[in-house]
Amino acid sequence: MIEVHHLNESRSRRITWLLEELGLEYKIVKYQRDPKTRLAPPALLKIHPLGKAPVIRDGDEVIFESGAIVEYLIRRYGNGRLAPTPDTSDYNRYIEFLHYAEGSAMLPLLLKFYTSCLGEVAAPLWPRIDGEMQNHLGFLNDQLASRDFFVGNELTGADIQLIFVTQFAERLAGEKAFLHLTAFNRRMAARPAYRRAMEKGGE
Ligand SMILES: N[C@@H](CCC(=O)N[C@@H](CS)C(=O)NCC(=O)O)C(=O)O
Repeated sequence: MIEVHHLNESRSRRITWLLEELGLEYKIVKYQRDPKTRLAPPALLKIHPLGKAPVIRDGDEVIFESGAIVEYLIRRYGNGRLAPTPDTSDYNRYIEFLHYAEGSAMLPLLLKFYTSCLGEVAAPLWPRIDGEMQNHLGFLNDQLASRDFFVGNELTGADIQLIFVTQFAERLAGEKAFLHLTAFNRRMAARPAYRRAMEKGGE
């Protein structure tokens, strides 16, 4: 059975949600962040030397990095679900968003989050960080102006990969800043598979 090494309040939710959408059986191995430092416990180092979540074990394969896990699970178990047909324009959009979520969109959000903890000393950085946040979140928001999903007309791995970005964006910028992203967060959270994943793994 697939094992999901799951840290509370983390990107691991992408993987439990995906597994629920695919209707696969899985076992959650839970880890709790240190309440002060928010770091993962050393026990997570036993499954992968980076000590980050998510990580999955599927038979002899141990896979880290959420985008790679999403791609692996859909390729191996999707049977045509949750990804567009290869060699189509939609497939190219899908690959773009799978990489974009962690490769570009998360950086300004993480910078905002960490520099906010520093207070005024980080103030000189804020205009650049805020500009990049506006750039990336404005782009994502525009993508959803006339569609329910980031690619095509149904759920794909791109939506699952982007949920951590759109939820983090709402937390940092507020629910009124990017209305299409907020609506996306609500629609995805209402899906039965998402709800089951949160019940089993926690937010
Ligand atoms: N780009 C990686 C990021 C992995 C990552 O940083 N995970 C965070 C949780 S969201 C973590 O494990 N943090 C705990 C720590 O750094 O100790 C992915 O998408 O899987």
